[in-house]
Amino acid sequence: MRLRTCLLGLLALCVASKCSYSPEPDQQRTLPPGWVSLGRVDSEEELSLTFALRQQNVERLSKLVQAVSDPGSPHYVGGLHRFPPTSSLRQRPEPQVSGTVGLHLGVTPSVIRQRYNLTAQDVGSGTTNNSQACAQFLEQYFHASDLAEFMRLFGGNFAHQASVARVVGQQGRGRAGIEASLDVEYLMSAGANISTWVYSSPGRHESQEPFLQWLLLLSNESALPHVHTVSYGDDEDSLSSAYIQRVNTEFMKAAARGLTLLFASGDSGAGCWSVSRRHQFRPSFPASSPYVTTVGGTSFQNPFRVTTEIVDYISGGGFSNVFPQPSYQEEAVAQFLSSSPHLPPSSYFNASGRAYPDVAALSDGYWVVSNSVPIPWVSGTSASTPVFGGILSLINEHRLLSGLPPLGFLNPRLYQQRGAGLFDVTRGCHESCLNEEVQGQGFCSGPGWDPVTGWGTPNFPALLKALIKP
Ligand SMILES: *[C@@H]1O[C@H](CO)[C@@H](O)[C@H](O)[C@H]1NC(C)=O
Ligand SMILES: *[C@@H]1O[C@H](CO)[C@@H](O)[C@H](O)[C@H]1NC(C)=O
Ligand SMILES: *[C@@H]1O[C@H](CO)[C@@H](O)[C@H](O)[C@H]1NC(C)=O
Ligand SMILES: *[C@@H]1O[C@H](CO)[C@@H](O)[C@H](O)[C@H]1NC(C)=O
Ligand SMILES: CC(=O)N[C@H]1CO[C@H](CO)[C@@H](O)[C@@H]1O
Repeated sequence: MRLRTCLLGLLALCVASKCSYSPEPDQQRTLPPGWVSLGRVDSEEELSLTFALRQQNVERLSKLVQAVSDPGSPHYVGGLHRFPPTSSLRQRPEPQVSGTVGLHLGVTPSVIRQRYNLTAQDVGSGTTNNSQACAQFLEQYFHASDLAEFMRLFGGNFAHQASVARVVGQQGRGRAGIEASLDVEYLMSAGANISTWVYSSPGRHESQEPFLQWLLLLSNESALPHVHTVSYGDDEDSLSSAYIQRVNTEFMKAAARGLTLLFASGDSGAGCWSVSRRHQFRPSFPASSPYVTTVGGTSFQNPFRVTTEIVDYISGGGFSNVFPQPSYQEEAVAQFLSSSPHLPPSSYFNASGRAYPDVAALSDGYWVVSNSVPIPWVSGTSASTPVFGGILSLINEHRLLSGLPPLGFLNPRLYQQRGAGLFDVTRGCHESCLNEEVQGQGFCSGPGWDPVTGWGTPNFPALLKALIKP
């Protein structure tokens, strides 16, 4: 999710008494719409700087990740060991309903568990050292009391934990954020009864999420949760390529360590921006990194019944302009491009880029408890990401009980198995530019992988069967 902020993110560099604005070389120098320059930053203002050293042997690291994430490789056995965009997580208007028999009134843990075919037995056993985590940024904090209240209201029919095992980093005081509350509540409802950590990274990187700070926290620990979910992202074009590449190298390291990192695909569909007065779709990062698993969003076809899932029109998806297409997805993407009957004009997207999302889950109409108040109709891929993460944790639980290593970086296997164990979402399109050429429509889902819902949503027993093999 993205949050609007009213801080001015230009960094004034001063040498002796001479100061100059210095956005990174590939950043635009003019203010984007909606921004106002407030003049020079006060000389007493404190800034926190993170220095990330340029990494050597990145090529070798990339080969290593390939080897440890490919089930066919002998090295797959684990143990190796600028300007922020507008807010997206939102409450939608309540859909209209007629007749009430057999209806649910919004997505709760029991709706999630029913749709994804989780039974009362599908919870953490408490006998492994399994754990999962979500990461929070942008001064989003959760309240332990909200989590307890949420579980009291909605956790009646499955074994669960009602408090987090560990908070890494500093939680600020003050009001809880809906994002943070949502992530913790649903990670712990899907990945029920599994020990859960929250990483809290305050501060900003050029007024956006300090992803590097969080990744350095991960790199600094030897024993940490196997699955990490992150519901934050920025437009690819709003970040410098040096920063994107440096963060991506940390993702590669995490993949080499056997961690599973899940990112929300974003809540603006294919997105839209104009470059030299021409419209284009607008990919987002980290969703577009080839070393993370990206989660898109779906809705119920009938919003009040646990029915078939269709595309949630906000589901982020598309093609990176920074990262070339990784080999693991070439075949699936080529198949999509050659078979989709509704392809947007080719000038709108970069068909040679990393395509996302990889998977999806419900993103529409959730109940969240935040600041002691149950809030209905919360929507966004911020919701689908912790749900998918929790389900992968349940699969890790079975793998650990069988003496297997945790799943690690999932994508090569996911594409190799052609989405086995996932419900293929085949109906609906996501949103994009509102102009005559595309009329608000981005890509459309279809059979197999697509850049709207990836391979689809989890059908737990089938996914377990597909992913329990060594
Ligand atoms: C839930 O986890 C606890 C340990 O944290 C364990 O004692 C309990 O048996 C687990 N519940 C189920 C249903 O497996
Ligand atoms: C890394 O871990 C060490 C030992 O626990 C700690 O002293 C240090 O502050 C940590 N560094 C960071 C960047 O978190
Ligand atoms: C398209 O993506 C490739 C990487 O796959 C990149 O090198 C190229 O610059 C991108 N083109 C545009 C117009 O962004
Ligand atoms: C759950 O199982 C039912 C019955 O087999 C099936 O119709 C449904 O599609 C499954 N859910 C998912 C998400 O695949
Ligand atoms: C990663 C993780 O959750 N590790 C835990 C394993 O179990 C020990 C003992 O209970 C905990 O201290 C660790 O945090």
